[in-house]
Amino acid sequence: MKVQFIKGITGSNEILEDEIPHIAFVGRSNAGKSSTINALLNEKAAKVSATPGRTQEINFFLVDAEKYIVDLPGFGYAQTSVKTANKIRGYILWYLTSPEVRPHLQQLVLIIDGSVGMTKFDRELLEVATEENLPLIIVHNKMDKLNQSETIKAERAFKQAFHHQEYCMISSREGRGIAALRTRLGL
Ligand SMILES: Nc1nc2c(ncn2[C@@H]2O[C@H](COP(=O)(O)OP(=O)(O)OP(=O)(O)O)[C@@H](O)[C@H]2O)c(=O)[nH]1
Ligand SMILES: [Mg+2]
Repeated sequence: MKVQFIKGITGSNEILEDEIPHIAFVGRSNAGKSSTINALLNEKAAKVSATPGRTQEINFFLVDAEKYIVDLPGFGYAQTSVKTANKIRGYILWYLTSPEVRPHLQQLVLIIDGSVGMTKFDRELLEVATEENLPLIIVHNKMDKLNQSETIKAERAFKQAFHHQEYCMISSREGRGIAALRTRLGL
């Protein structure tokens, strides 16, 4: 796979005129968006993360000249100011609701920390995705942190709360579930 960083955006941009489908990754800071993207793309973490100063933007990576992987900024990083947090929240909501983006959004991937479960912000994102009718899959990452009975319990609770929602369970650290997710996303 050939992966190339194209640019980071914070709003309307000419890249949205490209006829290239987006696979977008959203989720709380530290949930493992970048780690999951790297695992899916077989790239070293440094490649996707080595964009200092752009981590608060919506980053576009071109994969094999045919798909954009979109790494949305993480929400809820403890060290950010309220002002920055609101700005980031605004970027995420803009991306999820913009009519400029919608025709290109092939798949939205909500990464959650599987050892924590759905947080308030995750639920808010889920609501927006439902309202906007976005094609959503919820990925429970860090499943290596849960033992078998905890995994069963977490899965049961999730299914009960969000019965028709598509989801999968992975560990981007150990590689579990990555091949299946890669296939699911057509990568
Ligand atoms: N145990 C475990 N840790 C993981 C896993 N995936 C990521 N991590 C760790 O979680 C931390 C955050 O991972 P990132 O991939 O940087 O998270 P992110 O969602 O991109 O965070 P932001 O860029 O701040 O939004 C790192 O210390 C990773 O090593 C996993 O599957 N298991
Ligand atoms: Mg990241």
